[in-house]
Amino acid sequence: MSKFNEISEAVINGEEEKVAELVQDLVDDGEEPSKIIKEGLVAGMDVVGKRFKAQDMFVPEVLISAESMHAGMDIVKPLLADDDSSSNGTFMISTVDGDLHDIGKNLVSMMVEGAGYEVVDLGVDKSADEILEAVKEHNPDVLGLSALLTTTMPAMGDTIEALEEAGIRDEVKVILGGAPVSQDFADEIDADGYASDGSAATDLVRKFA
Ligand code: B1M
Repeated sequence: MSKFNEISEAVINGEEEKVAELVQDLVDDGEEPSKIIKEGLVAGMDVVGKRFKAQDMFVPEVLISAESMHAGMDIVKPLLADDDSSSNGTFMISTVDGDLHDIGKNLVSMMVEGAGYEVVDLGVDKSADEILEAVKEHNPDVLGLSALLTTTMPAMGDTIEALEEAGIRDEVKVILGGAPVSQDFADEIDADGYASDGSAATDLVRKFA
């Protein structure tokens, strides 16, 4: 089994220390951080997602897997940030009102940061008003909204409306992402873009910032 597969297995099994150890080994071997994330950590979480859906895994196990994934992320994140891309602007990201899923959001955040942008991560479950206030304060070039629940997707539209009502919609590009979100939905609520994953989000930030 390759080291990448071993990392995926350890994420699935929730073996936090083993994930950290294996990730550190690959880093020491000079593997690219983005490859470790994609082929090891994210690949493991993908399986976790599928098993959760099939009810082969339950919430506590999923959380332990997520923690294990974070243990690996903690090691590769500083290396992504060391990437020598020039700093071109500010990216703000949040999950929307009612949404606590932060694994994908954190991944996007890390990848954009790794591409040399300043990232203001608001965390999870932020209302349209909270995001509006943060946009006013930090004046980001791009605002990224993440939603993993069909029930929280409308909050993306509410956030865009809040920016419009405050008269600052034209000052920030808004991009969307998250498993239930699509380009059609982004078009429907007048977002500026949709990204299916961290690297697509990074491309959009490069385009807009
Ligand atoms: Co939740 N959950 N969850 N969950 N959970 C899903 C999303 C679900 C699909 C599972 C299922 O039923 N099959 C389902 C949603 C169904 C729906 O709305 N259609 C669901 C549900 C129902 C719930 C609860 C309501 C369960 C309950 O309590 N009854 C509850 C809601 C909590 C809340 O938010 N208010 C809940 C809770 C939880 C946990 C807390 C247990 C945990 C979250 C832990 C955490 O995030 N800290 C959790 C998890 C882990 C999942 C699954 C299993 C995995 C999500 C994940 O992290 N995937 C998920 C099932 C699944 O996805 N198959 C599920 C890995 C991650 C890397 O992918 O987040 O998609 P993802 O991010 C990707 C892309 O989407 C994209 O890039 C990332 C990298 O590729 N992306 C962006 C994401 N944001 C982006 C932003 C961008 C661009 C790209 O630009 C701004």
